[in-house]
Amino acid sequence: MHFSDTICAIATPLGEGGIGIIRISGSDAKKIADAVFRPKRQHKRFASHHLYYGAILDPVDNTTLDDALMTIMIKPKSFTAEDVVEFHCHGGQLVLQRVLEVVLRQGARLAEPGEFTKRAFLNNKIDLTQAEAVIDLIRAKTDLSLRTARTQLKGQLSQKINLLQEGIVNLLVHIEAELDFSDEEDVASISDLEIEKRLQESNSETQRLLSTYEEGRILKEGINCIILGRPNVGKSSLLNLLLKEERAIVTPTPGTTRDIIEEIVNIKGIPLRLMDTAGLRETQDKVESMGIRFTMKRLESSQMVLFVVDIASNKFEEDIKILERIINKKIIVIGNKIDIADKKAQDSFRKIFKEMTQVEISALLDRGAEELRQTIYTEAMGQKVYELPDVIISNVRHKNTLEQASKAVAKAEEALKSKLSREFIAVELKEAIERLGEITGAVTTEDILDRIFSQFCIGK
Ligand SMILES: Nc1nc2c(ncn2[C@@H]2O[C@H](COP(=O)(O)OP(=O)(O)OP(=O)(O)O)[C@@H](O)[C@H]2O)c(=O)[nH]1
Ligand SMILES: [Mg+2]
Repeated sequence: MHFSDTICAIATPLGEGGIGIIRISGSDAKKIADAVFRPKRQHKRFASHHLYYGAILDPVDNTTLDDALMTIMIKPKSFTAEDVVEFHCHGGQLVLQRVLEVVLRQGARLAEPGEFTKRAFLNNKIDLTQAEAVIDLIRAKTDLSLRTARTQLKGQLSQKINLLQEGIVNLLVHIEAELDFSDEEDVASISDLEIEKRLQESNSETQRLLSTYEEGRILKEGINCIILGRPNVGKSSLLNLLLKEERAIVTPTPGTTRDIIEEIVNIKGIPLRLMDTAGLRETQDKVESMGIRFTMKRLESSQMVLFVVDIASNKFEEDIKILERIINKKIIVIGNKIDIADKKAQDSFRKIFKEMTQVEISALLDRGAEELRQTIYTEAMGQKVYELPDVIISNVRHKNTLEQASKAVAKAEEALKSKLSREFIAVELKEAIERLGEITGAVTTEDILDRIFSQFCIGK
């Protein structure tokens, strides 16, 4: 595909930094570099993939805007498969803004969010799952989510999808040949049994991929996890324990925490969005009761609750009352202050919460933290704590589209069982092939592309 316009953007984050990069892509990129960049030493021409030191000038009055490094990447060996120029300037906002203005005046236009990556896709440098992996990679919060993004960026998910698709195409070819030339003798017919076997194979492969979604999504997006409990049981101490830093204020006075404190912690590769909250109790204090209202609101959008109980208190009626109101969440009951709890209190804690997942800790003395981390991980991932396969899906678009493909294959199986004409099977197979093509972007619409690339930042 050929784009007539040349796009440009500041590719580094806004703000002050060591360097700031202006990126230009398109047929005029070289011309613009010639117009605004003066290399320190004269060169006959700029070689591709080399760095040149020089100055960026405003061609109108020849004033120097910045000293910079310039590199040019001649098509098709560039990210977008077009000519790409990058200016590595000083990382000041005003400097970059000025350089950008000069580039714009040379005829480039400001890139839309994700437009460089979109061009890479439209120019067949990468497919759609790879383009999506770029954004996952940038946003990855833990090593595991980074690994998933990298695998996808390398194209391993697309390979899987293409393989699946090929299998179905192959079957379709057989069926159609038979439909078209059924009266000719030398066309090998395919038995119902063979069709059934192939459909089952493709379905189980699809299901296997789909079954990785829940974990994939958790690895990528993390889970919202709220710390709840009566006042003074050690909720803020627990947050600090998991964060390994003194983030929240801890005091012996009940009602210390009022605003919600939110931090991301890495629990064995899962990004956990951890929220410390105001202790739950009946209160006359206006500020505190507002805190409690915030807490209840945030509970709604949480998937997991760390419910903290003071074991040493050996009084759990209030805790049980609160617990009964929490429904549809993964709950871990955490018996805190084990360091000062006697045997009797410990026993009654274990007995009272025996139906629930429980962990005993001392947030003060840093005891039980490792067991708690393991429990959070197991609880988040469900019972499926095995080595995750290399290729997993973590994107809701992939999941929905894969489900549609799987439905079509299931319908083909039904048609076969009901002894319907093979034309019905062919229709469903075509549908499955189309849906799989949507995942890699072989089949796509402007609407799908807009939805994907609008999530990107400008300059990517
Ligand atoms: N002995 C002991 N004391 C603890 C432990 N964890 C917390 N504490 C103490 O309990 C008191 C309350 O701790 P916080 O972490 O502020 O409790 P909280 O649940 O956040 O309290 P509020 O924000 O007021 O609801 C502090 O004096 C802590 O030092 C523990 O494991 N053992
Ligand atoms: Mg607190």
